[in-house]
Amino acid sequence: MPDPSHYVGAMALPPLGFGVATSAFQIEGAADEGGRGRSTWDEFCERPGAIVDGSDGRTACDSYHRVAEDVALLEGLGVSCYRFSVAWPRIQPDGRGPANAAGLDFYDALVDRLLGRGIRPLPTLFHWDLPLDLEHAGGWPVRDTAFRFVDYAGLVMDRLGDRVPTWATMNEPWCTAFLGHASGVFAPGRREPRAALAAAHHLLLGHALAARSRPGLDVGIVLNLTSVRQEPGGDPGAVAVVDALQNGLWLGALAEGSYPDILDVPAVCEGDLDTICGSAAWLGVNYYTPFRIGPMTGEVNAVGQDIDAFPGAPAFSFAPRPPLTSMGWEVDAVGLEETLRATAAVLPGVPLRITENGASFPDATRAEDGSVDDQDRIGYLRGHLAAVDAVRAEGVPVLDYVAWSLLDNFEWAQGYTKTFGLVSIEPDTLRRIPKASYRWFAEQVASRSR
Ligand code: IFM
Repeated sequence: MPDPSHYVGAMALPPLGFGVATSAFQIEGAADEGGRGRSTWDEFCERPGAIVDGSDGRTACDSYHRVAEDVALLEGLGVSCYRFSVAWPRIQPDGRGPANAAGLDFYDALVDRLLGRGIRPLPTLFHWDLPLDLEHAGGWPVRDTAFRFVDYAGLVMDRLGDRVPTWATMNEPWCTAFLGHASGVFAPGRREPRAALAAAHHLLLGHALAARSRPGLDVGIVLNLTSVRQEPGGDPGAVAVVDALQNGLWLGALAEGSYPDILDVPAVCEGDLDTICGSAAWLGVNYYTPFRIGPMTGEVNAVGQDIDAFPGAPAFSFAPRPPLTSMGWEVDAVGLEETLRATAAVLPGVPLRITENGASFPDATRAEDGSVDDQDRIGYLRGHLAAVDAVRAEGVPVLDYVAWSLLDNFEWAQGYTKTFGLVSIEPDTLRRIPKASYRWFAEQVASRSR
């Protein structure tokens, strides 16, 4: 275990903040309103077979029109923060040029509504919805996209930065880079492993340049990090490559200004790694499951755990152990502890936030009032929250615990077939129905502030 004195020294941690998260494409809908342009995900959803239920984000949870209702749900939870994302195609429909006023106005009003209820906004600037015109110009594998991101981020931070001090640039850039460009199961659906590595570098560069462009703000990045374990028969070489792509690439660049030797990252220009190194004022950790690397079987056991997303790894398979969520993801809170300790040791003194943690379950059991009695989700959240408490007690500086998600929503290539929400959405009416986990979460928040 890393020496806790590496984390923060003797700094006393403030009480843990609580929040819930969503993202624009997954909840907003209103695809053709407010001057919004098209994104890579709008186009990807139109490809036959790309989304398992053939659905899209055109209506989603209709949150664009139901801000008051959704913020009332946040108030009911008693959370201190709300993590949402800004849709780049609402701000710059073509990905470049001046801001679309209606787009900025929408998020401005959301921020004021949150602040008026004592809820701290925690916006993410890029949660995967790249303006389609930028994809047509080459997308993230092209260096210019990083500069386009910096311009866009500046427009949003300049409008809201007087009220919003803390920002995340990118959400889970691993997904955009490798699910988007190596396995192709996410937008833009490319299968070009070298381009995936170039995309990873440009996502980090865009983050760093945007963060450094507004030194008065508290700008971090959100990564999906995890603990990578070798199972019997698993190839240690595969463990090393998976760990490097999932964790080391991002943390190495941010903490040390270098990429793991095992990776050959193209497109790196002189000075880029100096720009990236030290550019995260805080780090968001999204954690769902550990990775177990077993011998090659040819099977894909779990959503997103596809060996094609790990270019260069010797043959392997993912070997999750039960209990599994409906994504096929192993439930294991120890992996969260390991991930947080390891991350804090690599980035000493950098505050951490759990920016996503949660689970999709079938939600088959209804209580008498019609709400889902999701004891499995409660168990998942309880176990992972205990893991956060445990590492905080050691001095790992975790500031917030943000659950994924406020609402059941558009789960990317899984469409609406997977449900992570504390609140379910009635399919025809889009009525919000809090689950048992919503009430449990509210009680956690309340009991800790008593
Ligand atoms: O729904 C996603 C979210 O957009 C990013 N992190 C993982 C979640 C569950 O798959």
